[in-house]
Amino acid sequence: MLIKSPSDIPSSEITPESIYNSRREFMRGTMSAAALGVGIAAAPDLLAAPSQVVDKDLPGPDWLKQQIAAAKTNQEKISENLTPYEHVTGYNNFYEYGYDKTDPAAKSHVLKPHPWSVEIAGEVAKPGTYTLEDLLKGVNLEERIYRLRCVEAWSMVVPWVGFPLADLIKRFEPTGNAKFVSFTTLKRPAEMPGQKSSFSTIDWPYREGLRMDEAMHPLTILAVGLYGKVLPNQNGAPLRLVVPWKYGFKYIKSIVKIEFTEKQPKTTWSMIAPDEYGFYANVNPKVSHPRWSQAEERRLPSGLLRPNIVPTQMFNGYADQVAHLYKDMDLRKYY
Ligand SMILES: Nc1nc2c(c(=O)[nH]1)N[C@H]1C(S)=C(S)[C@@H](COP(=O)(O)O)O[C@H]1N2
Ligand SMILES: [Mo]
Repeated sequence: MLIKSPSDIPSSEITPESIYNSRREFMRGTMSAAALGVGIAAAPDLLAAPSQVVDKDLPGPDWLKQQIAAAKTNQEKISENLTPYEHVTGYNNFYEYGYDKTDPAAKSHVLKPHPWSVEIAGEVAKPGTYTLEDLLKGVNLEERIYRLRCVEAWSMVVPWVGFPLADLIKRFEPTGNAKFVSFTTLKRPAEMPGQKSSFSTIDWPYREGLRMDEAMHPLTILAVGLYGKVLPNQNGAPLRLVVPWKYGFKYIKSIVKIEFTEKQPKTTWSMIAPDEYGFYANVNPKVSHPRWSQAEERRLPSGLLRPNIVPTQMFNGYADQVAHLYKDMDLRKYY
C-alpha cells in the first residue's frame, strides 16, 4: 500500500478553511511561544478542535434521509474527539477513484448510488437480489462512534450511522456450511476512473471477507451514513462495512454482493501482497508491517507541527470485546 508522509499532503487541500486558518494562528502562536522559551506544550490545542456543525445536504432518497435522521446514538462513550467532517470526507482511501487521498472526494461525485441493489449469494436459504430499500426496511439505524485505524498508520474517530451486519445475515438464513462471508464492491469503470487505469495493480472488483463469527459480532456494522448524514460517495455510498478492531482496508465500500462460503474468500490486499496484508488484519501494535512499525498512529487532523501521534491499541481498543475470537490463534501467523 502506498504510504505518504504528512509532508506530501498539502494542508490547504485537506483542511477546512477554518482549521487551516486556525492552524496558521497556531503556528504564529507557537513561534512566539518558542521565542519566549515557553515551549510547544503551552500552545492551545487547536488541532483537536471539536467537530463542526455539518449542514451538507447530499443527494439521496427521502426514506433514507429520514431513517438516518432517526438514528439513535449508541451508549458507548469514547473519550477522544471526533475527527472533523472535512477530514473524514476529504482524506480517503478508495482506489477505484485514484491513489491520492484527495482523489475520492474530487472524483466520486460522478457515481450514482441510487437506485442500488445487493446480491445475496452462496450458502443461504434466501439468496436473491435485494434493493437497498428492501435491506433497510424496518431497520432501526444507530450512531456508532468508532476509531478507524488504517494499516498505513493514520487514524480517525468517526460517528457512523448503520446497523449490525448480524441482523442482516440472520434474515437470509445462512446454512451450516456458511463459515465465511465475502463482500464485493461495485465495478463500474465509467464512473470509477481508477478501474480504467492501466497502471492499476488491483484485480477489480475490490473484495473483502470475514469469518462468520467476526461478521456476527455486535461491533460489526454496515454503515449508510456518517455525522448524521447520508454516506458521501468517497466514504463508500450507499453501503459499506465497518469492523472497528481491524485495519481500514477490511472496511469495504459500495458493496454490491454478499456471499456466504465454506472456504476463506480471496481478499484484495492479501492477493496483491500476501506478506504485508493478511486476511485477519486485526489492529495489533506488536506485529509490525514488514516496512513500518504499527506501534503508533497519526490521529487526524495531523500536521507537520502537530503530527498528533498516539499509541496504537491492541484490537484498536476493542480487545475486551473481541480478543476471545482469536484466543487459540498465533496473531503473528494470522496477521
Ligand atoms: N472498495 C474499496 N473499499 C475500500 C478501499 C478501497 O480502495 N476500495 N480502501 C480501504 C482502506 S485502505 C481504508 S483505510 C478505508 C478508508 O475509509 P474512508 O476513506 O471512509 O476513511 O476504506 C477501505 N475500503
Ligand atoms: Mo487503509
